Amino acid sequence: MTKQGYMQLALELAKKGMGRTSPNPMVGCVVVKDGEIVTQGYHEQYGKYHAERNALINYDGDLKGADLYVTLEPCCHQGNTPPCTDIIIEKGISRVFIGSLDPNPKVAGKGAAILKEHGIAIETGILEEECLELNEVFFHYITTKSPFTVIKYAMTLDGKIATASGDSKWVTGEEARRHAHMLRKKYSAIMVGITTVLQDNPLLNCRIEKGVDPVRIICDSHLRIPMNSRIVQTAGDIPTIVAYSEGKPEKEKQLKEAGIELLRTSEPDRVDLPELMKELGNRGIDSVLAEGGGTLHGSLLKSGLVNRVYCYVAPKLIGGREAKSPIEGRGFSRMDEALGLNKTEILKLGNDLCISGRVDGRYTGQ
Ligand code: AOF
Ligand code: ZN
Repeated sequence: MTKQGYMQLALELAKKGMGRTSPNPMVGCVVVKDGEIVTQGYHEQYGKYHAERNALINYDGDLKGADLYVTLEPCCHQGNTPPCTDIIIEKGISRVFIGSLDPNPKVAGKGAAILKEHGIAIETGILEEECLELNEVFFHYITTKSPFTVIKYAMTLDGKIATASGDSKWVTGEEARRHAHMLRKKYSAIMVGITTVLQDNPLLNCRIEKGVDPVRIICDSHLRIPMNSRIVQTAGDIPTIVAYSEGKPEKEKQLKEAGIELLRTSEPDRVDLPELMKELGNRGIDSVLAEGGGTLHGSLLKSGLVNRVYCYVAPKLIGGREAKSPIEGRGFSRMDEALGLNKTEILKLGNDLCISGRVDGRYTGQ
């Protein structure tokens, strides 16, 4: 098998950690000796062993002279677990193939340098683009301390997210809806505006896998969220943050008692989104999936906070000037201000399409 083939396997292993490693990266590792894969591992959960250590401790035999493939540069610091460079050196590995370098200031090239100093041959950049994309959240968060923000919506071919009367069930078919639901496993938090809560009374949990519910964040400038809404009723079980700017002390008290964390931003009348994102980053939230409505998406866009877009398109036409569109607000006035997406991907899901892309598309890991 080629170097790329082994790295591809390491990438597949890394993805098994999806939804459980945050705010740490997903990492996979494959060890090859005499042309055979002898052991492998991945980072299974935050705080537990890293991919390299998981692969290496699982094998009793002699690893002298073996090759190690890892999607991210091995760490060299004592964190929740001991440095991976220690065990790689100890086991007598001869060559280490790295997918992408680690921008974490505690590592940032030092991991590779230590291995080299111990006579281990290093090759970097194997399937680098794929490795960078796998951990786009980690790379963004570790360098900015602000969550990687994604907007997701489903619209008809004429760009509407609901009919003029407000009916939105359903825009897309089952396959597209299942795909969209997966994103709740992938990202650490889900965010909606208060209008969505008032209209749909959603639960906003992850129904495809137990134990990976995203933190729920409601942007509710005047604390209008009903005490009998499903969000408030389940706040004791699923972490929930209500971001607001003004509210009655009595309502604040009731919400806190229901298990909700209140986060007040400083601007009057509306939630200050850049400030909110910074606060969420301080709480260790590395990524936010904004699921509407159009007003929230419009404000995120205007604040320059959008890092990725998932747009599901149903081949249907409903028309209606009053029918809502996925991004409301004032928008930009000139075409050359438009937010362009890079690295776009198009998926066909049943009769629908999913178009996704990165807003800046360049994540060098530096
Ligand atoms: C992981 N898993 O497989 C690798 C990581 O919080 P700690 O002590 O577990 O350290 C996390 C840092 O270790 C992380 O930010 C990244 O720089 C490095 N590598 N992390 O969680 C892994 N290889
Ligand atoms: Zn490590």
